[in-house]
Amino acid sequence: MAIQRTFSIIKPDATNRNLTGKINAVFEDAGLRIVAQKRVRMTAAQAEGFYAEHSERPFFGELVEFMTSAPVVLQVLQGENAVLKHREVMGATNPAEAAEGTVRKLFAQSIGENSVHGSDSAESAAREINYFFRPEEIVG
Ligand code: DAT
Ligand code: MG
Repeated sequence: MAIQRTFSIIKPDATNRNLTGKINAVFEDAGLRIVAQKRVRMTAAQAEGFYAEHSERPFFGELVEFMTSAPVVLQVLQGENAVLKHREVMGATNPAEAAEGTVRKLFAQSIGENSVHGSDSAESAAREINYFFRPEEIVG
């Protein structure tokens, strides 16, 4: 597997608790390099567009409300097999099911307020990176 990029978000529950550095340390210790990073307050339109695939799910309104409730940190992570590696260190969506040592096991509060987002495939990663970053903002 070659060097790959994935898209990451440190979510409002984590920025509220000042956990950006601790979460970044988990990523970096796993061999992921932060090649772009910016802190933003997402608009409702941005959150709705980003999570469009979930628009029919019962938790969609709650998800958009949560993602716009406080700043988030948008990131591009780079490394060997980055998409899968990042999903592994994030842990399961529901923190009650997340493995020891994963970000969600360490920090997440609930299935909704679960501290981090990560792309689920190389195709999603390309789309999600492009949704929030211009090419010149990514410095590998
Ligand atoms: P993941 O973030 O692990 O890729 P997902 O794509 O299935 O999970 O869902 C996107 C986000 O939506 C998830 O991180 C938190 C929220 N979510 C998912 N299932 C939920 C549920 N049953 N109740 C509340 N929020 C949920
Ligand atoms: Mg997902």
